[in-house]
Amino acid sequence: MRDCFNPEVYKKDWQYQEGDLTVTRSTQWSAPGCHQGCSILFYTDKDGKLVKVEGDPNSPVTDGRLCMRCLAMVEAVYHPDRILHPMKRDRDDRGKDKWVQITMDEAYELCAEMVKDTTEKYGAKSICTGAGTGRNATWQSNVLGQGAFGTPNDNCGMLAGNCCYTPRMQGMNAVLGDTFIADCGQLNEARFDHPEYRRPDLILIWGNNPLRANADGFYGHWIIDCMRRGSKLFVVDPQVTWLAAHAEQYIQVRPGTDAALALAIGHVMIEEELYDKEFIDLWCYGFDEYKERVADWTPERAAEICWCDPEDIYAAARLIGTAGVTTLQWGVAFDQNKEANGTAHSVVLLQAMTGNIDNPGGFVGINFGYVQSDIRENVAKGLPKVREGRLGDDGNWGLMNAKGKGGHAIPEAILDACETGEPYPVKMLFMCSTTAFTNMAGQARRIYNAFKEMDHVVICDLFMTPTAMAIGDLFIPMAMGCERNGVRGWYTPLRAITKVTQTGEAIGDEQMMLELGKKMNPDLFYWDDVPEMLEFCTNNMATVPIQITFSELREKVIVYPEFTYYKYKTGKLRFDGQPGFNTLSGRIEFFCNMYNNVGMDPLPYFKEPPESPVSTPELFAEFPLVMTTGRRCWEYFHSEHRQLHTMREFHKWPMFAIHPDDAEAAGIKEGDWAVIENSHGKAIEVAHVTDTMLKGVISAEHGWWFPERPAEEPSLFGLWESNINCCTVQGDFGPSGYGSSYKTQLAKVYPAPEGYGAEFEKLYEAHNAR
Ligand SMILES: Nc1nc2c(c(=O)[nH]1)N[C@H]1C(S)=C(S)[C@@H](COP(=O)(O)OP(=O)(O)OC[C@H]3O[C@@H](n4cnc5c(=O)[nH]c(N)nc54)[C@H](O)[C@@H]3O)O[C@H]1N2
Ligand SMILES: Nc1nc2c(c(=O)[nH]1)N[C@H]1C(S)=C(S)[C@@H](COP(=O)(O)OP(=O)(O)OC[C@H]3O[C@@H](n4cnc5c(=O)[nH]c(N)nc54)[C@H](O)[C@@H]3O)O[C@H]1N2
Ligand SMILES: [Mo]
Repeated sequence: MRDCFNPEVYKKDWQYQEGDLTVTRSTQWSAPGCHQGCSILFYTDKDGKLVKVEGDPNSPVTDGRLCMRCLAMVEAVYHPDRILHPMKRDRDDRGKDKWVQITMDEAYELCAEMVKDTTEKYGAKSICTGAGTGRNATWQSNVLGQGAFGTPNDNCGMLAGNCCYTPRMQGMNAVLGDTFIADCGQLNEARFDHPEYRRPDLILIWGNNPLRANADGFYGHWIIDCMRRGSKLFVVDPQVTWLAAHAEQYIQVRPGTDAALALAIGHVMIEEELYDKEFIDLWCYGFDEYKERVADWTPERAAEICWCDPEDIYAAARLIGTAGVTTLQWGVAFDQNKEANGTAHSVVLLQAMTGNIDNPGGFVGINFGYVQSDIRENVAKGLPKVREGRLGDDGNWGLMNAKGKGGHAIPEAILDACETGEPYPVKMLFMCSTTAFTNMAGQARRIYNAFKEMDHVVICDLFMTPTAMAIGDLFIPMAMGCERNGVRGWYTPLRAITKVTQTGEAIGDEQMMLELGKKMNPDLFYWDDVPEMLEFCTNNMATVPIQITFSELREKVIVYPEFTYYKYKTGKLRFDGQPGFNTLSGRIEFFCNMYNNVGMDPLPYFKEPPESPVSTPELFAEFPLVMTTGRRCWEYFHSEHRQLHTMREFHKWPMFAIHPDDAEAAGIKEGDWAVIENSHGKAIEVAHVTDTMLKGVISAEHGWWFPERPAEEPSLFGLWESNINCCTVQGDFGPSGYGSSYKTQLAKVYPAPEGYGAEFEKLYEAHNAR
């Protein structure tokens, strides 16, 4: 039985009255941003104003649970800092708070003029659209780029080496032929009561903190649901997380060494015959080569690299090899490692070793994971193909990106075009839901310098961000989750997003796309309104076997497509309908043919990060700490939520975690402001001295800026004080073209100048007293 579900008590109607308030069952996705789509009850008063929100107890997805960011939604929606009307600014006034309010029509007109000007001078390819991570805004700017601006150049906000899930997904496609995810009972409405389902015996939580992150459509508390039913955990992380503290076994590793650990676990599983021979014989390819590869990966060798105990590696192999049903819940630490593909390959094979693939409670193929791209594809169906000349298609940006196999323009190629004007200049940016140099990209100053040179910059956001203040010429105000209609589709199930209120002129991304698209290319953007467009999309899903109108979906709120296990046995994974996997050999590839064909190492491997105690000992002598960055926290989604007093009350300043011995050596105490410095730059954060952190490693937060500090240049809301991406690199991708070193830098720390921070406290207090 699910935990809170009680249809007797809780209403199932999509909308009902509770006293004077109207309650609407919906899904919160963005804005403000998140990767999840939690079930939410929006309470609106008779004037249509949002007065409170609650988790929806009648939801099989989240069972009434809701995080602090959602619970503070009213504060976000009516925050005085929100931008509620379109604004423009002269290019010469960039960096100054000299915005002028305009109408939405004027905004669209101005955007169209910018596109025209850029196209006439340089060609449409010189326009680049950018979208941020997994919010309800990942595809709209891409469609506009293709259908209204005529450019092939869209990308994910300049993320170095596309280091977010893409490397893991491409890795899974190469090795398993599809995307696979942990099965924690989320795939059927009946959840744990489904007759075929059984919970995993062991969940590998690797380089991921699902409780905080809820990343990529995976709701972290599904792990808790499984734990309550007896699942044990195996956790790999340089810092003790809540889940690590509750694990059967936990291995604390030096960042960037996960592949060595996995190869040694594989070594022991083979030595001790702790693998599923039948599954490997029937369904896998290249096991002998793999055996050879791991032959000299002894736990003793790996332990030295990973900074852990060899005995723990033996124990891990035995645990994984004998647990029964195991699954893998992994995280962005794989992608933010230069050797992202080799690392992903080494860990994903542990699932194949035990045959825990596409079985109940195992690691399951989810070929309808991309409803979101399905919607995009539907909207984009009639659009002209504008692929030619896309930046990065020249094949110079990694072997898997060669000849433009990647899904988007390559961030590094865009940056290069900005800096060199080759093969053509980039002159206009349309940035929707991303703040490149505050948060997304490595080497923040470099991106800032490149983007300052643009002729035109359009920003679609909710608040005035440092990026918008620095370079924006036109600002389009975007809607919060409760102010827009939409469809939540990123993995199962399909969920409705229902508009319950309107604030100012804020507009949802779908609506902005439709209206601006219509203005520029009315034949292609022909739907009358967003519900009509969504109706078309939900009725024409290629990957989800669901046909449903948007209004039906809104009333049902949540709809589960059919899901089956063991698809590799029934031919449901392969494009030709044959049993097996959708890889080149038709099997799971220990020896990966796709990697081999493009000139990559076909077998899983470990290589030291570009900067490390081993690969750059001189640098290490000067910067004696390994630094991982960007550990997620409860209060913030990337650079968002810094305006919200509730979040700041819990987490006022940027923090980095450091082991007590390292703090003492650096002369730093708990709560001190300290400078984090490396060969790329510096950032100042508050020290959290904790023995949860592996000695020799620090973990620094990303995305920090301060809405209470001066807006204009040179401050840009304190952008350059605590921006950890001043200490990261753009272009550190591995042989595949994917991966970055966001989580594997070197650094040193030392106390900030005496009195640092006092003035910032005052600014913060004054801002809050408004
Ligand atoms: N609240 C909140 N949620 C978010 C986000 C957010 O900003 N805030 N961001 C979203 C996005 S875009 C993403 S990609 C996901 C990411 O979600 P996660 O994958 O959970 O990402 P992180 O918190 O960066 O890292 C997870 C864990 O990896 C550990 N770690 C760091 N380096 C290494 C390493 O080299 N090896 C191993 N094994 N572990 C390492 C960290 O200590 C941390 O506990 O979260 C999403 N969800
Ligand atoms: N050092 C370091 N850097 C990192 C990471 C790390 O771990 N370490 N993680 C990286 C990862 S994995 C990722 S994915 C990126 C994420 O980077 P981004 O996705 O670029 O995140 P933000 O910088 O917060 O920019 C998002 C902006 O979109 C706005 N927004 C929110 N919701 C909506 C919406 O619905 N529509 C529109 N139009 N706007 C909206 C927000 O107000 C915010 O200003 O950061 C990367 N940066
Ligand atoms: Mo991400």
